[in-house]
Amino acid sequence: GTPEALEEQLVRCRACPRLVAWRQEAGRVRREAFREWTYWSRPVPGFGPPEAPLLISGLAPAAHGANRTGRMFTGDRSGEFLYAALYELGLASQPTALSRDDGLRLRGVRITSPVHCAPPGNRPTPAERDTCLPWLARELGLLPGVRAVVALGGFGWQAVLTALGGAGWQVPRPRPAFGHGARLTLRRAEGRERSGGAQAAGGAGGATRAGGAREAAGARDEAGAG
Ligand code: DU
Ligand code: SF4
Repeated sequence: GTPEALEEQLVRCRACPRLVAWRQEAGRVRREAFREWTYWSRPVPGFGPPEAPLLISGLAPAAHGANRTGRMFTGDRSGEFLYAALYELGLASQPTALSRDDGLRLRGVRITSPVHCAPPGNRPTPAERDTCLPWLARELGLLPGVRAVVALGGFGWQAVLTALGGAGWQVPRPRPAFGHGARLTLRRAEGRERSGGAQAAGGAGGATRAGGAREAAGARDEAGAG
């Protein structure tokens, strides 16, 4: 598959009845400031080039943010902060994110979230988390260049570790806890196919490059998460 094909499937997903209802309800009620909008009200796909070495994982779309605009972190308070920071780092073509056709381009970074539909109170249930996780796992499988993952919050941290564990990365037990600036480097399990690396970094901590992520044929294949 390709990221585009995956996106086509994702936006048709209706697996979580409560979230299907909520994403539509937000678009029916709307906020005063967004009266003129036709809300996206569907699953929000990952955004940014698939070959990016850096992946950012949030939590879920905001009901009147990404659920309205159809693009990750676009049109909400968190996004204002995030895109301004990415712009400062040279990873975004502009500091603001207003709509799907505002011209914003990302360089070297992709943004996704472990739950793709807006949940009430920004809190998905454990069942919704588990139901949506395969979409993240499939997305990760189509992003072979990922070397580092920045998790914006504990939910994203846990989800990414679960997905990476399922993809053959050795995730320590017990699971290291999320923390701002927390960092973790992962290794590939022996005997599993090597297809690239990934790192995760928590919250404001930022990511570093995983040195040996794709080192030739040696026994070392590393990815950092933190
Ligand atoms: O409490 P938490 O879900 O672990 O989130 C930690 C931190 O990240 C909090 O300051 C909110 C922020 N955050 C966010 O801005 N956007 C997201 O999608 C998830 C978390
Ligand atoms: Fe489908 Fe995920 Fe949305 Fe649930 S949250 S309906 S699994 S896309």
